[in-house]
Amino acid sequence: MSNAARVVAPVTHALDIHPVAGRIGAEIRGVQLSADLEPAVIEAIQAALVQYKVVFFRAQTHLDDQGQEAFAHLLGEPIAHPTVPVREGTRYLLELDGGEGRRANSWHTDVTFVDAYPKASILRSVVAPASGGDTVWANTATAYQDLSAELQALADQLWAVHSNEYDYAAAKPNVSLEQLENYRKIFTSTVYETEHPVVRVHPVSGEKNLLLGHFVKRIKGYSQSDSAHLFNLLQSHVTRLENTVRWRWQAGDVAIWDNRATQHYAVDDYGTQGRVVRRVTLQGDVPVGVAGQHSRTTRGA
Ligand SMILES: O=C(O)CCC(=O)C(=O)O
Ligand SMILES: [Fe+2]
Repeated sequence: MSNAARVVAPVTHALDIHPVAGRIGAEIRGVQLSADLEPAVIEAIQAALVQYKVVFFRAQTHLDDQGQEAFAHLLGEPIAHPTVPVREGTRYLLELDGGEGRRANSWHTDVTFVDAYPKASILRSVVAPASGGDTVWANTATAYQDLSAELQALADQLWAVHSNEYDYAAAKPNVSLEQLENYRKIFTSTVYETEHPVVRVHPVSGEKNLLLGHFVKRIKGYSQSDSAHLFNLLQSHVTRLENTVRWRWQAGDVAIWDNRATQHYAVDDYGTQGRVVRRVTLQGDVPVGVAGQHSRTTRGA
């Protein structure tokens, strides 16, 4: 290696990375997540996150709420959910307790009803069911790449209206009507609407990603019927099994996903077993479409 090459070589830290599915997801071994991690390790985790889109860390049982929040600061700027109150004693933590009906079993990207929605989410399993309760992530970049050139050209031009006023009752047999109504009231205490390009250019990788999920209300400029057809056509490519990875949780596991390049779905197949996860999200930037146009919030900001 020449001296010149040595000077520009980045400081790197080799992580022990084990891809899980073929197109998304990797387990990172040998790292204990904490606020004390070296910058080189954080850089390597950030790079793995962009490459694999969701990374998993087993057995992080040393982490408590404060430890999770402190670690999150190393990856970005933690932000609280815009409408759901944070867990008591924390600054940013959102708790999802299946026993309280918090079961996120529909495909979504987190908080897309605002313009600068989170760039990443850090989710820790606190109570894991003995069976079931897996989470599935989908790769929205390979979903776009799979489209024909004609469909890519169509998607490139579409805009979608995202809102937190969406269909709460869809497919929630394990949640009572009272729990649903209660959650809907909190979740929509401020109603937001944001217009996003259906194809978002990733600010780090430059990849094109389909930006859809359950907060989409309609495709701009189309009737409800045409919107539904267009949405289903494109969304069905996101959730093709080839684009997904499924994680079998153990208490203490941590998953971090690139919220700019994924959707996820928490499988509600664990009945009355306990399941509790806690999440910290990191501030994102305003999406940019293929022609350089930015997303805009039109209500609630
Ligand atoms: O419960 C899960 O596994 C995921 C819940 C969810 O959608 C989230 O934390 O953003
Ligand atoms: Fe989510």
